[in-house]
Amino acid sequence: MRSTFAFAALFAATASAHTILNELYNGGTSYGLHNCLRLPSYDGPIMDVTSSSMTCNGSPNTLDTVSTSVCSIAAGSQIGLRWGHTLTSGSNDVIDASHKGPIMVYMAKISNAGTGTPPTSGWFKIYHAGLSNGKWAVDTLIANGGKLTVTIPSCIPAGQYLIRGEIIALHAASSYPGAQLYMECGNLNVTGGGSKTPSSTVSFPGAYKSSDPGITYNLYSGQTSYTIPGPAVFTC
Ligand SMILES: *[C@@H]1O[C@H](CO)[C@@H](O)[C@H](O)[C@H]1NC(C)=O
Ligand SMILES: [Cu+2]
Repeated sequence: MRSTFAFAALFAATASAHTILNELYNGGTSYGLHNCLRLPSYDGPIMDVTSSSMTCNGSPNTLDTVSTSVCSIAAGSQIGLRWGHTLTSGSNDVIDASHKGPIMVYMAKISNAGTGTPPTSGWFKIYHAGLSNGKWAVDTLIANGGKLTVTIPSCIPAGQYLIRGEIIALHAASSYPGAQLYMECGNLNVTGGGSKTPSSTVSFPGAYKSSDPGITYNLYSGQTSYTIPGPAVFTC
């Protein structure tokens, strides 16, 4: 009885403790809550890695908090991404601590970042973090109030891009489908830059497979390593 109740309580807590990428920053300065972001109304995960919602979220969620603004950022400068449990959560409610896993950030070229349909191909990875010295990327994110800072590659051509921030929660990932994937896209106008076209681009859906060791993974078997899904991080 007791353990059944405990399990039910745990399940209820984890089922409702998802996350959304709510805010972008130019260095330390916010572009404004929800500004330049294509956001779902509900914070639930995508669990089918072959779904078209792998690109920039969507069904079974509804994208109805969609900003058509485009935020400018200089190539080579730092962009902040802040996640929160719901659309209005602050730094003390990022994501449930059970949701351990990696964080990845990708970009893809688009001709109109404000209103263009997200491209399925051409995504290059600009950042990833998984498990390091027993600490998950999500643990560090929670400690930092939901904020992650990454560098826009200095060598990419100026122009419009989508940025795709992604967290994978592994608390139920020991069999597939089980991993909870949370991704949202933001609209960017990169200024300055160079002329290096990123190599090793991938498609969403397509980049991840159910059999990837980073998608089907037992969080509770004392593992000390984790293989982050997707390509290597692009460097200039
Ligand atoms: C992007 O930045 C360039 C350079 O400042 C500017 O000319 C262009 O209008 C901007 N485009 C958008 C969509 O903001
Ligand atoms: Cu969740």
